[in-house]
Amino acid sequence: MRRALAIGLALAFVVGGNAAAHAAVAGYETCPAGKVCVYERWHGTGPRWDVPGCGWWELPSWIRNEVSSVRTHGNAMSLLDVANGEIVGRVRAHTATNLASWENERADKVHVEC
Ligand SMILES: [Ca+2]
Repeated sequence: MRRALAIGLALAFVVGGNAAAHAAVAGYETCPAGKVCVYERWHGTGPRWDVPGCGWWELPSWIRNEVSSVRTHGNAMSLLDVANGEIVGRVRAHTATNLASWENERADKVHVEC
């Protein structure tokens, strides 16, 4: 029991330390050159998904209806709310932005313009 607690505390420390290290470098600059990246939190933070390429992509379940900020390089992208069949937003090329309140956490699919 005591050993399990010690391991749990050690793990919490490692995870916490890792999160702190990420916070120091987190932000839109984490998006690889040439990619379109969507982030679960504001200001290019939180878990990130790199859209694999041009065209329509269904967001992985862990970030579906959770996207709050976007970074684009050379390609514009649109965000689709499948349930309402509605394009909820479009982000121009070479942009790093938080989504507007009416776009935030609504996208199920994205479309990268190429
Ligand atoms: Ca979010």
